[in-house]
Formats: sequence, structure tokens, C-alpha cells
Amino acid sequence: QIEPHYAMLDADTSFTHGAGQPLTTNPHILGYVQEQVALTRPASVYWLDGTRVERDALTQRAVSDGVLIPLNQTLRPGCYLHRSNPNDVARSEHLTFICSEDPRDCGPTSQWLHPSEAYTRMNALFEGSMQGKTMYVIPYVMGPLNSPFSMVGLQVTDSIYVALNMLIMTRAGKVALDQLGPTSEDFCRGLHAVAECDPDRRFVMHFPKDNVILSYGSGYGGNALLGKKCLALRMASHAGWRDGWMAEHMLILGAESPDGRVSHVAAAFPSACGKTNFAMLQPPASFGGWKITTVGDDIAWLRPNPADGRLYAVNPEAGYFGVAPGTSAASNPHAFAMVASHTIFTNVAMTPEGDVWWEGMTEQAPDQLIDWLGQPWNRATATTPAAHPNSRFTVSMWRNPTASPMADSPTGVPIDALVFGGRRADTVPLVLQAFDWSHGAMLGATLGSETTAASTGQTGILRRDPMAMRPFLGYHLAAYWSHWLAMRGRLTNPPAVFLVNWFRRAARDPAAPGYLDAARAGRFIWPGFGDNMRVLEWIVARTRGETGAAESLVGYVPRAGDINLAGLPGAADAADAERILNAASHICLDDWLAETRAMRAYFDEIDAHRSCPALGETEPQ
Ligand code: GTP
Ligand code: SPV
Ligand code: MN
Repeated sequence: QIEPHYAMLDADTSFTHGAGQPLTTNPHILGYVQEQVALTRPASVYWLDGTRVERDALTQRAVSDGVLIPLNQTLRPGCYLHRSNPNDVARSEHLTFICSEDPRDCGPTSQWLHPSEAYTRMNALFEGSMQGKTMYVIPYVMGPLNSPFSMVGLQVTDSIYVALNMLIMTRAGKVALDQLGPTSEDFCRGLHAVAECDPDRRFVMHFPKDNVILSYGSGYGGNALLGKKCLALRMASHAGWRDGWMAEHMLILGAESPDGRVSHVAAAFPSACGKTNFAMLQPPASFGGWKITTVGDDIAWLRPNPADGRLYAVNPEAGYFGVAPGTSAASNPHAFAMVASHTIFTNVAMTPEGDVWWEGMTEQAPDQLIDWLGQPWNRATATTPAAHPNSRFTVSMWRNPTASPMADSPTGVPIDALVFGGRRADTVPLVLQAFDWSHGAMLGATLGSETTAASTGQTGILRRDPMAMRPFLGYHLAAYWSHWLAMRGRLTNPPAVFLVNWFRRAARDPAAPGYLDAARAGRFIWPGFGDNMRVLEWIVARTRGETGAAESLVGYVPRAGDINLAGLPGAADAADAERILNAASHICLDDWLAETRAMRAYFDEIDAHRSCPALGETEPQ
């Protein structure tokens, strides 16, 4: 069943190569590019057409420019390594702004700047910034082609690395110009330059009213691939607020049970908390007959369908920009297979044979490596990781052996369950079902998670990350929550809502209920990865009304026997498997009292924010 997807990868050879010339007469597109040329003064302009011929030519150019390092083409055909500037390895949340006229239209999780000040500041940076360089013009579609969900964007950039990534991550080139048509001005305008890559001259600015994104000084992922977090979350969340739909930081998967019925689940976990892994999970052997397919691994656009009152989702992206460390043949076999060819790796380590390596790929590192900085790395003496903790792979979603054909469906998939999850060492049980939509929205709104390497700053700090959208909201958090609550009114058949935690740690105190034994104290209790299928099965069965649960004070929880534990890794025997489940699922009332107080304090903090709109003032104009 893999063949059609691979065939689609090559489908873009079917139209004529544009040789770097514009393939449109749309005056708004041509005018926008002319303005950016006048501002940044590049030596040449190259328009992407999206053909394979072009991708191969640009790849060769990137290699001769030293931007891409070819990997061993026998071991990793079509694979390249990119080393970013060491000062530019993650999203920069503190340099990211929403620029609205009224400060009350954004915050307190996002930073605000008045549009006129932002334009002045950014124009000064962009002025002449592409002198001597090539400007790449990238027309792209977010969402399936010819879908009512989709949006067209145009990104101009000075980075060939960004251009090559956008070719993978979006439906880019002539298809986007065709979708826009010869006269429409309904496209997101994005200007991007890595320029001198100086952290003191680095900003990512969003202008929701003007449909404009300006990004300067970074070539990294979410800062630079403007279709991803900038358009598909910040701009799109604002558009969804205006037009009655939602843009969420969610994976989308299809779960087919042995009887052939398919349920769809969308799940929001903060950055580097397991979306890609959950979206691609391979069920354990004891789940023969279950099949998981991936619609998306990072972003979902969700729309109520008036015809059946259900919530439908599309994945706006066409590729995965996935976390490399921790990805192995054991933890995520599909991802491991997917990155075997035609993948751009960023900031991973290189083996002497010219293959890639990262922490967690194998139990032990090879003796000698070239680390992500390009320096010799020796296992015996190394004090730093060989791959950067936020090193990534960029690969077409059609290379995923379990890609869902529905990923191209213009109507999207109907969602049966929404799941929230974070990295919590304690308190939050393995899985919990919300009593109803608003309880689910509250669990999402107060989602807590320990910070990760996906953003610059200290890692491992517990922070509230509402709906895993904290860094990605294009409007005010309070309005966003109101929008979530209001969405219930548009759904006669809403998805059930769940909270999960794969990251709970075993207690260190032998008297505590979460204690297992000395060897496991302080470690992750739950094996995670493919074994999350056990939780997913319960979630799916709950949405089908086919399994029971106990009602706790904080939500419905599975009882012993509700979750299939056969062959649970790390469990000595069936009794130990049950102890593991109990330790992972235990609800400690003292912890939840503290948690509830922290949730209350968080709501008070948001309430006290000076620009928080009053209730009733939260609908868009
Ligand atoms: P972004 O792309 O940043 O949005 O991240 P993501 O949410 O897609 O996270 P991803 O699936 O890439 O996982 C991030 C890290 O968490 C990797 O190092 C994984 O190995 C690890 N991880 C994922 N799932 C699990 C799990 O079930 N248990 C444990 N212990 N670790 C996990
Ligand atoms: C995330 O940080 O949530 C990512 C990676 O998916 S980035 O594209 O950098 O936003
Ligand atoms: Mn993400």
C-alpha cells in the first residue's frame, strides 16, 4: 500500500521546469516581490516551481555553497546534513511578536509591538540585506490542494536551506500560484532573511490584520520556515478566531481496529513532548490487527462541519520537521525507516562513514564522530552531546510508510477524540477522560509541561502551556479560551477530550503510591512510544462507548482490566505490569489539591493581565 505515496513524491515532474522565472501573471504576487527586491536589493531572484529537476539543482547549489554536506549516498541516498549557526538552534520565543493596533488583541503569552514600530524596525534591518545574494521566491499552499481549509503563502528568503526545507514541508511552487489564480490577493506575505544571523538582530513578527510575516536573523525551523508555526499556527489561529475554526499544535492520527473501523484522534503536546512519535506509533505485538496511520505530526486545522455537527481536521503541512534525538528503530521504527533516504538532517552528528548519528539512535555511540558543530567527538572523552538536543530531520510525509491517504483529503478527517499531554514528572496520571467539552478545555487551558530544547532557554522548568499553544497564539489567550468554549456550540457531536502523561516518574519514597523499587526510582514509569497504543486503544474504545471507566474527582480513569497490559516492556510479570499501571495512573489528592490551586493562580494571573479583554469583549470585530 506504500506504492501510491512514493509515486506521488515524483508527481511533480509532470509540468515544465520554470528555470527560476515567475510562473504567474498575478499582479499582487509580482508587485509584492518587486517591493521586497527594492527593499533588500538582491543580486538575483529565483522563483521556485516545485519540480524535482529544480530540487536537485538547488540541492547541488547548496552543496557547492557549503550549506549542505552530502551524506554517504549508499547508506543514506538523497540525504544531506546542514549545520546551523551555533547561535541559531531553536525557536526564539522571546524575539517573537504579534503586531496588532490594540495591545489587547494579543498576550499575555505572546509579546506585543505596535505595527508601525515593528515595520520601522524591520524595514531598517531588511534594507539592503540581500545585496550580493540570491532571493528565493517560494509560493506555497498550507493544507491539501483545492481544499476549503487551505491557505496560500508567499515567502521570499535569502536562504537556500530554507527554500529546500519549504519544498519538503509545504506544497510549494507552481501548484500554489495555480491555486491562487491570476487575480487574487488572498495570500500571506512573508519576508525572511537569515542575513548576518546575529541573535541581537533577530525578530519574528506577525501582522495578522495585514496577513504579513517578517522574520529576520534566524534560519532555524519555526523561526524561518514561515508556513509552519508563523502561518499555520499564529496567523491561522487568528483567522480561525475570526472565521469560526481552530488552528492547533496537534498531530492527527487514524486508528483502525481489527474489525476495520477507523477513528481519528488529534493530540496537542508541547514542543518535543511526543507528537511525531504518537502520530507514527507502531502497536506492540499483542495488538495484532490494529493499524495506526498518520495524517499529521505537528499542526491541525479543525473546522466544525454543519452537515454532521462533527469537527473535521486537516494537516496543513506536507512534511515532518522532526526531533532526531531519541528516534531509533525501537522507539519509532516508521520514522527511522522514513529518514533512510531523501532527508535533510540539521545539527545531527556524522559518523566516519558519512552516516548520521544522534543520542538515542543506538544504545552506545560509535567511538568517533563529527559532532553537530563539525568538531571531532570521542565517546570516551566527550562531555557534550554529539547531536544538538533539538537536532531535526526534514522529510516528506509521503515517505512515512504508514502515511494516511487521508492526509491529502480536501475535506479532512472527522475527529473522535482530542488529547492533551505534557511532560509531568508527577501529579498527572497516564490518562484521564474529561467529563465534557468545557472540562476538557479547562484541562487543556491549564496544561503544564517541563520546558524542552525546542525553544531557547532553560529546560526542565514546569510552565503552563495552554493547549500546547503558548508560543504559537496569534491573538489574546483569554479570547482563545473563549473561542474554545464557544466552539462547543457549533458541534452537535463533539469529540471526547482526554489528558495523557507519558513522562511520570516513579516515586523515590518507598512509602509513596508511585514507588516501584530502588532500581526504578526517579525513572519514567511508563515505557511510552509504541506502548502508548495501550492508552490509545482505551481512548478509542471510550469514544465508541465500548469500555468502562471509574469516575474520579478529576475525570474518568481506566480501571484495572480496562487497559491491555499483555507483554508490557519492563514488567517482570503480570502483577508487576499492574503495579506499573497503578503507579502511572495513581491520582494523589494532595497533589491535585496543589495542582488545582496552581490552575486557579494561573487563571488569576491571566485575568490580572493589563490588556486582558473583559468577558463579552472577546469576539473578533
Ligand atoms: P516538536 O516537533 O518539537 O513539536 O516535538 P514533538 O511533540 O513532535 O515530539 P517528538 O515526538 O519528536 O518527541 C520528542 C522527544 O520526546 C524525543 O526525544 C522522543 O524520543 C521523546 N518521546 C516521545 N514519545 C515518548 C514517550 O512516549 N515516552 C518517552 N519517555 N519519551 C518520548
Ligand atoms: C516545535 O518547536 O514545536 C517544532 C519545531 O515543531 S519548530 O519548527 O522549530 O517550531
Ligand atoms: Mn511542534
